[in-house]
Order: sequence, then C-alpha cells, then structure tokens
Amino acid sequence: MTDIRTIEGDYTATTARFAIVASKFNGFIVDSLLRGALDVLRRHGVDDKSIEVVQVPGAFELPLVAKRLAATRRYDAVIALGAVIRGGTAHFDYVAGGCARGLAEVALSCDLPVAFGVLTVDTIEQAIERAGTKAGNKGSDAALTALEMVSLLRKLGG
Ligand code: INI
Repeated sequence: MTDIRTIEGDYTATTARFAIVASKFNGFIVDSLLRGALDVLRRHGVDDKSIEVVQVPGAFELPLVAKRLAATRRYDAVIALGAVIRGGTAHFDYVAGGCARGLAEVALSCDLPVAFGVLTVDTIEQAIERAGTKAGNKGSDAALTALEMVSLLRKLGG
C-alpha cells in the first residue's frame, strides 16, 4: 500500500444547488442533453427545487449567462448544455471556441464548477449519438461531473 493521500469527489452532494444553462439552438439535441442532466441529478437525490434551468439563444451566449448565474452565489455549480454542429456553418470554430473559452473563464473567475455539456461535432448524426443514443449522453456526463466537482471542492475546503 502507499502512504499517498488521495482526495477525490463522489456523487453524494445531494443538498447542492445547480443552475443549468441550455441553448435553444439545435434544441432537439439540447433537450435530450437536458433530460439526461436532470435524470442524473434526480437519481442522485437532488431535489427539483434545487435546480434552475435558464435557456439562452445559442452556445455563444452560454458564458455570459453562466457568469451571471455564478455571480449570484445561489448555486454550487453551473451545468452548461449546448450543441455546436459544424455542418455547413462557417463560424463553427468561433462559436465553439468562444463558448469553451468563455465557460472556462467563468469557472476560474467565479471560482465555481462549470460543467461543459456542450457537444462540438461535425454532423447531426454525431450529435444524436452523443445525446442519449449509442455514445451516451453528454448532458448526463456533465451533471455527473458537476456533482463530483461540488463534492471535491467541499472536501478541499477553502
Ligand atoms: N449556436 C449553437 O448553439 N450551435 C450551432 O451549431 C450554431 N451554429 O452552427 O451557428 C450556433 N450559432 C448561434 C450562436 O450560438 C449565437 O447564438 C449567434 O451567433 C448570436 O450570437
């Protein structure tokens, strides 16, 4: 055995409060991500009263609203959900890059977990695969990550 102390989060943060910010663009995909995220939170004992969902126009708008929500200090974590699909969109890189950079910036500047449940894929088929079909559900994954990060930060303290 080793003497190294290891600290990791678990999924027991049932009293935590969560803000979910979800984009309406590609809504039929994002709705599945949202269902997945809510399912995970509920199955882990989080009460519906501890969850708020805010809808934004597109993935590019996720960071600003995530920042507003984080700044209220009402939540223990923010879960961002969206779907950026390259398809024929010339500005995919700007939307996906701005979204990812912005959300990372919110987490650091607000000192709050921001789970990245945003699909960045080439095709609608790939998005469907990652939204509750054969490649899992990125919304569920993000909710699990949020639960784990809340628990981890509680353990780390400070
Ligand atoms: N927004 C998305 O969430 N997904 C996309 O695939 C997408 N594409 O392809 O353009 C998209 N564009 C809109 C963007 O997020 C902003 O809402 C828009 O540019 C206004 O700021």
